[in-house]
Amino acid sequence: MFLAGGCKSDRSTVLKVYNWSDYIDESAIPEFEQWYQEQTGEKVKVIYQTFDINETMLSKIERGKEDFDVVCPSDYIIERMLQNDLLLPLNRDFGDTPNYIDENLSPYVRAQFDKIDGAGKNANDYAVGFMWGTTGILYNAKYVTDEEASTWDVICNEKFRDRIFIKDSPRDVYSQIILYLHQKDIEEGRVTADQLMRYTSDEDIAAVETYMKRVKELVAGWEADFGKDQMTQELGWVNLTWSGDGVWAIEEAKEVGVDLRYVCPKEGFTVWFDGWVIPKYAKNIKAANYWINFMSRPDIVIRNVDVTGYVSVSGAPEVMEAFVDEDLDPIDVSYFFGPSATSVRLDPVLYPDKETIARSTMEHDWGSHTADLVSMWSRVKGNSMNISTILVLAVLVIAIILLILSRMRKSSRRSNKYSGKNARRRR
Ligand code: SPD
Repeated sequence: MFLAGGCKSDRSTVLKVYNWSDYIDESAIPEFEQWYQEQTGEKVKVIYQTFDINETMLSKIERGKEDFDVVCPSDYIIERMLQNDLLLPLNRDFGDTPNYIDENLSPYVRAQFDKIDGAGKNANDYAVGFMWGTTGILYNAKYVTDEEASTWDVICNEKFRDRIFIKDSPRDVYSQIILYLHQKDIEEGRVTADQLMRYTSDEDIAAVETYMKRVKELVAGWEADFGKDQMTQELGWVNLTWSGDGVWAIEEAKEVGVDLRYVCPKEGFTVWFDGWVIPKYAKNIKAANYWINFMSRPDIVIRNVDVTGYVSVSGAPEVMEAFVDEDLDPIDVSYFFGPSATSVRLDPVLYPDKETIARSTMEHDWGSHTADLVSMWSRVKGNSMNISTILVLAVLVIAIILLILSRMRKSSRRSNKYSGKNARRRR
């Protein structure tokens, strides 16, 4: 590739990072550039791009073969990328630079990555966790009771018509609804939550589709990232969302006296992990590995968590300490921070306690059935417009009409003026 001016581009001085939007403290980017130079003596410039949904990112790499150096997919997408041979193994040899990754990674996250089915490859050799969390219900306690919010069926409750926002993430929604629809089967031991994550038959998809078509009648919006603002402004009362968005919204809402809460429903829910990987079309593998290491450095971890509301995979003691809040009740997070962490004053939305995490399960790739899910999702969403879209369009149409009217008025005033002048001239 040649740059304008005829110079050949040098990819060893560029690092292309492709990450979720609102997922890091962006002031860490120039700091990485400086740190990289200090550690290696080499210069690098980061080109930072963002996406809202896993599938957008995956398609750019899978179909577009784009040369991102480091990207941040979720667990089930890491599984797919491993199975389709789209990832390069990571290099944890940083010479004299500390290896922050292995020093700090929570044993829980390592064990979860072991469960990723990478077609003979261990995900821990190809991916390093970044943030993790749960999928649950964010709700406004003024309008929705704790009891109502404790079941996934809250998204199908007529009382909340036009006040419901749903994450526009078909896999995440499907997983929660299949757990909800099979709650009796789980209770009576006919199926496990893990088996349900691989339920991809036409019959299962049809059952979720029927349910979601009822939900759709009540939904105000399918959101990739704007649900948290809708909730903070009390435009939404119920949001099927990710815990990090929940934390962010709860904090913002507190400032304006709005009582938002987050719960992982009783029927079970998914726990997810987003991790850094190096796609096989990467061009700057060295800097990509250093980026992953830098993102695991405890001070950077703490800043990223503070800015985004999402929780790091780091089990470092200083990270735990940074989020201890003496006003909170102690919870058991030993599964994450180790055996001594049975009673720590942490926010259970950030770190679910041991009992809650026992109800969780992790998603898996659907392989060729993914297309069936995507078609089902577009049938559910259809072309119908929700209230917010209708409002925006209405405002737009009124603005256009006003503009046309004012132009018409101006031009008629102008032509009156000219005809007046001409009349005077004629006289
Ligand atoms: N704004 C960043 C959101 C990232 C959340 N990732 C969750 C993935 C669940 N499959």
